[in-house]
Amino acid sequence: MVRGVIFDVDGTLAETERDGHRVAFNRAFASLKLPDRWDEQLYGELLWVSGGKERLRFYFEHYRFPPLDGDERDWLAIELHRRKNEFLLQMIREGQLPPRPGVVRFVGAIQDAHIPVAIATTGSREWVEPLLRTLLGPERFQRLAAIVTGDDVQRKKPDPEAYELAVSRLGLAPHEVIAVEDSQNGLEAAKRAGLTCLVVRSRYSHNHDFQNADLVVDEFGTPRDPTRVLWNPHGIAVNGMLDVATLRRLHDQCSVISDQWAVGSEGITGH
Ligand code: XBP
Ligand code: MG
Repeated sequence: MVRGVIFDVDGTLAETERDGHRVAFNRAFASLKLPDRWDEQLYGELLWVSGGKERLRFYFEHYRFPPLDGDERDWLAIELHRRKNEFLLQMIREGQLPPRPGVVRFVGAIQDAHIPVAIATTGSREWVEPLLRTLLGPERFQRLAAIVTGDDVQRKKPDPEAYELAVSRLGLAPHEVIAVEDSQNGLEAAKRAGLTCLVVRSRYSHNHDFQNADLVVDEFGTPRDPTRVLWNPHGIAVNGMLDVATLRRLHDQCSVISDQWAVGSEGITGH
């Protein structure tokens, strides 16, 4: 039985990267009178580096000409990141980052079925919590069972630490939990933590490798725009919109497969 669902934030709950973080990073560059600007394509490449500060350091070292290194790079990364988060918070307060279509309905249905919902993101707590409150509304936000952010872990995705921590805060075992992700780094993190993973592809993840996912769809689905299935290795029935029944079918099917693996390996090893 599925006993918990853990959602990623950026790209999954809202299209925060292209229209949120990227725009806020560019405002931060401008506020320090720096000439650097990140267009949509460059930002897509930089997204392979998780974490805003880490992304800035990587950019200064590998993309910028002349490159920056040492103390100047570290100081700028910290200051630009602080400013980026301020600009992002302003955008959140102004309602410029709406939820993805159908996601609030989906989260609400899971909570109403008394299945705990948690968060595992590599973003910073200072903007993650206000964004979650805005996207889900205060009541559903209060009902989140755990919120793990980039501030809580040593290593960001694709490392599994954020998922491992969220699973342990839920008091569950990995095989009881489904992760909902939008990116290849996120999928890898969830899989390395031993979770079943549903991917809802986002704007920046069209070219990502999702072969290890248990189900890949394009959207959560609304009555007007039903979900399209993109990769379905377990042959799960998806009826127009993702719902609790979809998660139960997905989890049941993945449990059957892991039981078969267990039986298979017992047969091989003789234990
Ligand atoms: C999201 C990220 C984050 C944000 C920025 O990855 O990589 O770093 O881009 O957040 P995921 P901060 O969706 O896999 O969690 O600037 O607060 O680090
Ligand atoms: Mg994401």
